[in-house]
Amino acid sequence: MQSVIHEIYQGILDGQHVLVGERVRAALNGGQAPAAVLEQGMIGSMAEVGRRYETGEYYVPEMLLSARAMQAGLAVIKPYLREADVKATGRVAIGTVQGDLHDIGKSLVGMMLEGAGFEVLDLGTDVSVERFVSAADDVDVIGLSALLTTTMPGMEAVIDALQAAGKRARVKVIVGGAPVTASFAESIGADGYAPDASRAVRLTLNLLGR
Ligand code: B1M
Repeated sequence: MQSVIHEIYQGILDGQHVLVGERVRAALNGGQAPAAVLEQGMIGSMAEVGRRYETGEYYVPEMLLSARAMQAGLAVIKPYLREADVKATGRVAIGTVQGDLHDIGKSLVGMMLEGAGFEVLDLGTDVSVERFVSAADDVDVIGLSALLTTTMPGMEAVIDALQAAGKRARVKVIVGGAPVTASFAESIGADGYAPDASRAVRLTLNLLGR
């Protein structure tokens, strides 16, 4: 791993948000590929945070500090997250489902969609079923994110509520998040599943025929 990418990785593990913002800026100014900074330095580090939480080395406060450092890095890298040669048009509403406070993956998907030219309405975290249903009037795609196995059923609740409100046919629904799988997406009647942010962009483009 390049030393600046290693510093970013370690900075997120240590919850050093100021340092992470500075090192991400230095890496990008120094010509590092944004994809390498994001995937190896940042997403790789959050995966290690999760592993340390599972093994009892980290507790919730450490996870929070790492998340803040990750967000500082994301704020710097956001303008670089552009898919070359893609000029999409369309509107996407994205949010983390009810009961779920995990923000980072959903925000990254939103940033990459914006980078691909979509207009993104970020509904935030812990989004109620009703809020998603009302957003469906204004967008082409609804994106649902869940990081907890306990909140995944909230995705099906949104799809059922869209159906009940007579809005299911006018929007595509895509789902993602660490515990979500393609077979789960199919079982709840979603239009598609993406395992990561760049594949979420490709999926959205495909679903809208762009
Ligand atoms: Co939480 N947490 N957390 N957490 N957290 C996980 C998810 C966990 C796997 C950790 C672990 O045990 N290893 C575990 C869930 C276990 C499970 O359900 N099976 C867990 C737990 C248990 C909890 C709490 C219950 C802990 C507690 O309080 N006892 C609690 C729940 C709070 C709640 O939501 N109600 C909790 C709290 C938190 C913090 C608040 C401390 C913090 C979040 C801060 C924030 O987001 N602002 C946090 C964090 C940071 C994590 C881990 C460590 C990292 C998540 C992350 O940001 N990853 C996580 C461990 C892990 O995932 N390995 C963990 C980086 C991000 C870029 O990846 O979000 O997966 P991810 O997004 C990816 C893809 O999944 C995909 O694209 C993204 C980019 O590639 N994707 C989509 C995501 N959404 C998509 C939507 C799409 C398409 C693709 O279409 C719409």
